[in-house]
Amino acid sequence: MTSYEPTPEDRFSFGLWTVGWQGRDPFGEATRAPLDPVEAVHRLAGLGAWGITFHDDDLIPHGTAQAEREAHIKRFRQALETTGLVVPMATTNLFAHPVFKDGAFTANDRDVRRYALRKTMRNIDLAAELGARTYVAWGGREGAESGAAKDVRAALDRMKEAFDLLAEYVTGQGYDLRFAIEPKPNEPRGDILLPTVGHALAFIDRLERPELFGVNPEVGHEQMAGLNYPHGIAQAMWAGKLIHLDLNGQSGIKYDQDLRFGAGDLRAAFWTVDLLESGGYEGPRHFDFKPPRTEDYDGVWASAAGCMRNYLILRERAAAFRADPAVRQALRDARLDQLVQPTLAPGETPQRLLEDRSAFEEFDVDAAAARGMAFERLDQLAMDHLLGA
Ligand code: XLS
Ligand code: MN
Ligand code: MN
Repeated sequence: MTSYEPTPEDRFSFGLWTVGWQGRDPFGEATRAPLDPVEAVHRLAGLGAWGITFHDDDLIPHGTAQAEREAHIKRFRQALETTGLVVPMATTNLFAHPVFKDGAFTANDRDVRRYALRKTMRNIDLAAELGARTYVAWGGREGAESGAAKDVRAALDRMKEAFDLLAEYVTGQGYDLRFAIEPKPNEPRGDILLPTVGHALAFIDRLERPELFGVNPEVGHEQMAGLNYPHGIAQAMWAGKLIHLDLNGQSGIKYDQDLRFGAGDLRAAFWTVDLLESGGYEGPRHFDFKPPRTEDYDGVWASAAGCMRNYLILRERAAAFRADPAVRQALRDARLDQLVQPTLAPGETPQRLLEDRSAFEEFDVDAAAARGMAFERLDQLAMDHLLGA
């Protein structure tokens, strides 16, 4: 009997901006008082989390003077030392200040782009100092609401220029840090550049140091585009690019809900955990969610605990699914064992394939077409395991 109590070995991490979200939305003011980052560290450690992540401005309010900046960092570092919590990832806020209203790395204004680079470099220094291995880049305001306002090809040139510069900086400084680009289709911009995992993977291939880049796919962001999250992260894994992820919940194609992990599309959550656990993903299990603004701080911590608990329940269910002899037989019946076999024999050439009469001339197409795939039984077994039947 599992207790579903998280431990640091589970590598659960939370953004400071998640539990620290005060509930401000486009229609209403904050419903919660500000959360001291030091308290966030202590509370998350108490719940069994392993790591905490932050945007520069989550930790050090924008415009803080240098001496005060150092005091913020010192307090935070002390809390990390006391609790043992680590900082696996950090990122830059390039979206909140009005100066970023038309984007940061791709803003039409050149001076805004230069400022954005400097703001990022400064926080990269802090990330490296605190031991982060991943630097997330979410281009929140890199986009447009109207056609002529953004020359997308020029903007992608500027995006590449920014990431090439940052990769050069990290290399020059000798930091052990890789970048994880976080796709999102829209919100806050009408359309955001690099809207999906696929767009981001294709973009990374055009960079000067692609080996320093991966993706940070968020559950809800792919689902906002109507896409299958487990399929997206599977392709990122296949490309060797899944270095971080943002787990949360989303119900269909609508605004970015940032529900706690397991809420929203539960079946997608099950297949996500199954894939991460069986597919060799070794990165952090990072939660990027927003405790609903209906909640007071008791509700915030209940929501954070719920993210981890749901992951652990799903991990147990996915393991039971994979271990079930009936599932193993159903997987064979569905011919998953054939899918892993190469289509060609070792060394087989196009000419040899043309000479194989069994592949075409003598192939019984109608008989093959009549074979059932047995997927429904397999999926019902998954459902039984997910529901604990
Ligand atoms: C917003 C994003 C953001 C990134 C970090 O939708 O999820 O929180 O994860 O900037
Ligand atoms: Mn989100
Ligand atoms: Mn995110």
